[in-house]
Amino acid sequence: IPSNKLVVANWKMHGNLALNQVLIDGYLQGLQFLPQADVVVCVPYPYLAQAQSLLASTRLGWGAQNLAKFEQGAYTGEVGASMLRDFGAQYVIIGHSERSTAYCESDENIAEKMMVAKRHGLKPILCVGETLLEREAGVMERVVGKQLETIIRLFGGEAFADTIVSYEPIWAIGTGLAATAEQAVAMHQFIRDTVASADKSASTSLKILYGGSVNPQNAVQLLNQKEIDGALIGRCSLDVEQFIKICQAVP
Ligand code: G2H
Repeated sequence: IPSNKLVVANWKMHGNLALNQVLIDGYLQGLQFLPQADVVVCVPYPYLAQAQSLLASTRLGWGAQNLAKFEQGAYTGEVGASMLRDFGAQYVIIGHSERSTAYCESDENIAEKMMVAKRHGLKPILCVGETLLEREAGVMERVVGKQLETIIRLFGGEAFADTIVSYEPIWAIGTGLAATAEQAVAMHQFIRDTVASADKSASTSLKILYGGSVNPQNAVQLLNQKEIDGALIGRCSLDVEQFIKICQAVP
């Protein structure tokens, strides 16, 4: 039996105690009659405790948007996997392009973050994707392939067992210009094939999401593709009505 599709809210650096409460109450209410969607919210670090207190024993999962590649130590400003686990976080976004570009994160760093998350029982949501120039040059598979191969080279294909990859074309993030279902499906197939050629069984337990300007209109087509196991939602996760409409698009 295929598992539910997964919708992940990525709040990015938005929110405050009052607004978060409104969003979460709205999510929980809207999801009451949507058993077909698994839903997770990734909050800024200071709100992990709030997420824990509002979400424990609900069907909404929660997580963070980044973590340190180290276990602990003299790394001022960093947050470790065990700290996320202390607050009951179950998921963590890794390698989002808004971070890897702004803070020069290498594919190797991202690979190490994925492994530290797994060691602590956090489900990594690994973001991969190409820039507009790379797509125009037709090298998008090479770019995404390299991001995956770095992990396979360092930790083997089994690193992908029971994890989540989110295909996020950089040109589609926050631009209002989502990938077409055909573009997303082609890349999702490529991602699953790349992982399968390193570890067949890991590739079957891998969930592959699409992220980048998903809205209630385009969600229907995207989420109805069998190759698309769910979506990562930025802007529209900050509006309860739009977010729930996207969840309703899960078949
Ligand atoms: C892609 C996405 C969620 P948005 O980054 O991470 O953001 O939906 O605003 O394009």
